[in-house]
Amino acid sequence: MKQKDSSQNEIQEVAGNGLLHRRAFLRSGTLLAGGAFLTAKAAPPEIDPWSQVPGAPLQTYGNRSEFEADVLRTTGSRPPALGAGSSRTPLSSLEGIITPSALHFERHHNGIPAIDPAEHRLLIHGLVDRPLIFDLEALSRYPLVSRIQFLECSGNSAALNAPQPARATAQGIHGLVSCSEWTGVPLSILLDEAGIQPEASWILAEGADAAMMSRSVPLSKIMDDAIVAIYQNGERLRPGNGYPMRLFLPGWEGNMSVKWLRRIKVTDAPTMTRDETSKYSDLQADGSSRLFTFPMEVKSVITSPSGEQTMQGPGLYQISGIAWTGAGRIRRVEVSADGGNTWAEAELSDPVLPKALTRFRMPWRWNGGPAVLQSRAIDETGAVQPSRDTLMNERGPQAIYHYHAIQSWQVSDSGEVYNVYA
Ligand SMILES: Nc1nc2c(c(=O)[nH]1)N[C@H]1C(S)=C(S)[C@@H](COP(=O)(O)O)O[C@H]1N2
Ligand SMILES: [Mo]
Repeated sequence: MKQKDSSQNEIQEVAGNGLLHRRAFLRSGTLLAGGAFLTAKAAPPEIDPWSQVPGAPLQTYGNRSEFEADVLRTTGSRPPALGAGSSRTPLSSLEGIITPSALHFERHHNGIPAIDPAEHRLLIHGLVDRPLIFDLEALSRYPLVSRIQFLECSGNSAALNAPQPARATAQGIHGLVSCSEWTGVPLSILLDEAGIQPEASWILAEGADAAMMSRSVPLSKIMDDAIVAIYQNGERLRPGNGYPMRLFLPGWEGNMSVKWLRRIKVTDAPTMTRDETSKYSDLQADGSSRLFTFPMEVKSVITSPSGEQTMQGPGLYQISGIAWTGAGRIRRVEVSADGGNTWAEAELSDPVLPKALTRFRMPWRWNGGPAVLQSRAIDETGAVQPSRDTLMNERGPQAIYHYHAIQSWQVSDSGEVYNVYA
């Protein structure tokens, strides 16, 4: 390939095994594409069939292209409760930071309730001066806020606690994280209207599903940035994501964002519900349990190339991935192609928003030999995503929730990509 000297500089190698400077995206896009364009001779020779007939009629609710029909969530249920289980977002098929609503991950403890919004009520009571009841219409009249934020199940990536690395995709391992624009009413406004009594320090949030998911939340978080969400990516919530209203707690473990919200009780202590004592607590090496591990920690994963994909041969590649932290903004993401021996800074794609997925990209020249791709996120508090060894040593082998260590993707010399512990 012929290159000008200036371009040559822009794609200098910045870390081992072919990682190139992120500036290469700005100056040398055509070099990076590596001749991916079709040559002029291959231009469409004739008028294509779809250009020769009138197109499909108008639709009142859009569908995606039939050629994208295999981009799907994977579902796994947990008998005996029909409808309980989770569905995972196809991370390696998506780009940017917004998860299409139809592909947002879901986690249900007893299926999706069929709620008629005209009949649904939200009660606010407990340590308040005036108990209040809202229906969807009443809520919709309060001042709305919209924020692009991630939601992650604290059980996400738990497969990587296993002693042997499973052969699995990014979706299979990390697909319990998604990011939407959530629109709703700040819960602080509703509580101010109800009048919070001085002893109040926690709330209990309860869902209207048959699991009646119930979690305690410190009042400080509620007054800080909690909303009762009623829209997701511009339209009403999907039934599986809490229609017609859900609690949304930015940056905190997904379980606490109680869907199908029917009751907020203001209390002076955590309620110690089934869902926060028998589950969503963290067994320690000494046999004791840690309660209330609320914020999701700094994390990232390369989504392309990623597990169970096959490389298309040696050449220039665009590594792409997502990073996020419950602490605020992602400050930096570093990428390694040699299993962590050397690292280089990835490009963060705008927008970089607090408590949202952040897209990072990194140019890489794969020489066709073995490589181990990793990403390491650093957030605005300076917290650094740990290696798997560090995390496992810290927590012991019995831990389940809040796995957030660096993901390693092995690239074999035949171009297979798979999950390894490096
Ligand atoms: N009422 C209710 N709320 C719930 C759940 C539930 O089963 N019932 N699941 C929780 C869990 S474990 C997670 S991770 C998130 C998932 O939200 P999503 O399905 O919109 O992705 O909702 C939480 N809120
Ligand atoms: Mo969850």
